[in-house]
Amino acid sequence: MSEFFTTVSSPIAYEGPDSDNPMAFRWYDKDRIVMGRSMEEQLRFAVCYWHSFAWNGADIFGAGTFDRPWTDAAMDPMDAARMKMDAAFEFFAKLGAPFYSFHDRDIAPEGATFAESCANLDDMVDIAEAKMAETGMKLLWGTAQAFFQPRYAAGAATNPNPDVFAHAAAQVKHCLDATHRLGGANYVLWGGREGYETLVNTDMGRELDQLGRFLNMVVQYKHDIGFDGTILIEPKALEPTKHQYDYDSATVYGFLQRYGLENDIKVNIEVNHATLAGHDFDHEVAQAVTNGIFGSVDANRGDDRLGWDTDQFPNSVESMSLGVYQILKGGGFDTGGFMFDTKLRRQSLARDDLFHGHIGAMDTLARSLLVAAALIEDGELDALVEERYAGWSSDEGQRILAGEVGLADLHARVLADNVDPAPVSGRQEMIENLINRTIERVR
Ligand code: XUL
Ligand code: CO
Repeated sequence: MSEFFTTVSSPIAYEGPDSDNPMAFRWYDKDRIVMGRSMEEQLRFAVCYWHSFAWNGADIFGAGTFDRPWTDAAMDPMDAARMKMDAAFEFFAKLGAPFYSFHDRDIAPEGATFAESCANLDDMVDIAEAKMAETGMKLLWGTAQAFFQPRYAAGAATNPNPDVFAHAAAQVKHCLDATHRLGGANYVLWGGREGYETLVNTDMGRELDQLGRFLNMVVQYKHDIGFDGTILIEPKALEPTKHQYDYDSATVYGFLQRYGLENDIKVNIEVNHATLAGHDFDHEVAQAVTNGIFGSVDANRGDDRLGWDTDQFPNSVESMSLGVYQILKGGGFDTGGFMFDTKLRRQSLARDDLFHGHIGAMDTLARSLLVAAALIEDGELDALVEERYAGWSSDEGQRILAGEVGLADLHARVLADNVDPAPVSGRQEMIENLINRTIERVR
């Protein structure tokens, strides 16, 4: 097996915030304890297989730019898959993120028949299993790629043709088996084409029922095989279809409730998808935590001005701290983690650019974790919010929430006492300054 990332010889080490070494961590000190858990356990970093290894840098305007020998179409597809897996595990081991994630088709090529596709995947899972044992790498999640192949152009579970539904179901079954075999902590369903372009050819009610049925089958099968990982839906507002059924966390929660799935499926929130839905990342986390469906995070970000999924490495401590704060307030990750569904820019074609992207992202999140933990441990922010809602602890507040009073009771009281509350300051700027001071202060 030949070495692929030859400019990086040893695992990336933690050197502290004063280090100028671009190939060292400045904030990610994996054994440092933050709020009762090591950074490694709090952050549960994962590298994605697809953008990092399966993609050659092509975009809709231009050819691949990356130096990824296994993407050469002249290679035998299984030889290419093995070469790609060697490079991927070399990278994982050198970077030091504990988890990785894959689509079935990232690790094994589709065959001429479904049986051949299954056999290809099984062969590659054998190799992955051995490499995981050798390196100590763990699988954060597996997922079936049910959106690339032309058969899925009109959706997988939401396709007008039940044979396509059946094909997707068969593919998910096989990929769930593979994920289970590799000890995956979660199984993800991103509904790449579960949506529509136009209503003139679409029966929306039918498609939603199909998707509800599909997901119930996934949950049933998970129990049948004893997979104890979490099933996650990854919301996305648009792209590739104009209207996606899993728009955002709130939409997914409503959908899960409608189909009786709210206790069995959680969400994998992607930072860039939050942006596409017109939300901030911390909003999406808070919405999921509030509804009890927070699961995991794809930490890649969008661009302020480009309205598509640019999948950039996170690099803003300020914005990520607010999201990590909501995650910690919700109790932190259980089976989930921070997955880098990140793409290098197309011009970042040196082999070690993949290290720079991940090192920066891991440091950004490690520092964000310190900021979020400091905000919680200081208690000042909590106290301000607590004070803002203090009125609800009164007898009156509690009776309203308990359903003991109605509109007429409140009308009578406001009339009798001439209730005329004075507005109070929301203290937004003061709080924003508090957050900035915390960012400056953590070490
Ligand atoms: C697409 C996306 C996917 C999922 C896995 O926007 O985020 O890569 O994370 O299918
Ligand atoms: Co994603």
